[in-house]
Amino acid sequence: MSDDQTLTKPRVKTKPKVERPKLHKVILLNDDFTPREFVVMVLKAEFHVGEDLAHKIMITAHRRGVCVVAVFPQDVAETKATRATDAGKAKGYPLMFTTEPEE
Ligand code: TYC
Repeated sequence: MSDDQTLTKPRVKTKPKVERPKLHKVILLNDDFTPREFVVMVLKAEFHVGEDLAHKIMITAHRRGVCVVAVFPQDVAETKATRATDAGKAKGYPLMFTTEPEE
């Protein structure tokens, strides 16, 4: 290779095209019927939070209408939201968890 070619060779840096997948929030919705203790129990069982944090999440949803429980990759968030919602359904409660992508 001549010096000439060496000097004029374009140096193209390729930008990686992969983007980190967005995390999804699991959101707990308030309702008027599900007992508080049941909400706390489901939060502990499905999201592996302790009693104090579970109570804090429950009371925040109770007072404000909604509370973000945690963030996960989309498939994990959707599975957990479904399982937690189904736990309420199995007892005849309208307990509801939804998911949405993080900003
Ligand atoms: N509001 C319910 C009650 O007073 C308790 C509750 C809290 C239900 C949070 C759902 O996401 C919830 N029994």
